[in-house]
Amino acid sequence: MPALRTPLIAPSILSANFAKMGEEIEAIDKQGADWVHLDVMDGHFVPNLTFGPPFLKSLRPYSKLPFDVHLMISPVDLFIEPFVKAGADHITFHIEAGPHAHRTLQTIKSFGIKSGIVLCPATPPEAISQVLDMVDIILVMTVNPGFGGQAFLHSQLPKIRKLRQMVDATGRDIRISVDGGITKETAPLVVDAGADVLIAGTSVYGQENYKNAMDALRYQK
Ligand code: S6P
Ligand code: MG
Repeated sequence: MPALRTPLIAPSILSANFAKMGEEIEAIDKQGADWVHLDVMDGHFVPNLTFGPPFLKSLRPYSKLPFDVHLMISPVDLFIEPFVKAGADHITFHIEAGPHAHRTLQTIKSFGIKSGIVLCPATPPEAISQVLDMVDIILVMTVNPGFGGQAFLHSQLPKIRKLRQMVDATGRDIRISVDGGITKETAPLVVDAGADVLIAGTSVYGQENYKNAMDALRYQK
């Protein structure tokens, strides 16, 4: 059996200690994280609330790693510029958040940062076929968005496989990231299906030793 590719690791700060967030970000940076994943929730698109651009700005001095901002908000476009100004390196938004994904991608790209699109579990891979040429990142949700610590949905594995085929057919360098319920047991499944970025909250920040936790996800058995 061929070796699985080594994925990037993007710890989600949703499971970190919010009272010490600067230190929490420094810690994963020093211990080998590839990206910092920041979950923005509006209490409308998803049934939970987190934070906005000022919080992101306050964290920016703590790491030079890419800030991968996952917007679980609707509408989206109004908030792109404030998040770019606050220090976002990637902005991903949900295809389900509104009717104008193409316009939203144009807006993100106009700021010269990486653009990404997210699919909820009920959304088929074909939903993004007309905008594949505009994305740098495809984020597949393997739980319903809104809360950390949920169980991985195995039903999403065929979708990841299909998206990998679609991405390879473009010949473009598009990352496929997976978010929700990623553990050392589910990580090899999504990497085998074609993912190359693992987003993990509980499996990193919920553990004692962040380096060991990230290595357990990264180095697939
Ligand atoms: C899902 C959540 C995700 C987060 C989360 C993953 O509701 O909103 O977007 O990235 O932090 O957490 P976990 O514990 O499943 O790894
Ligand atoms: Mg997320």
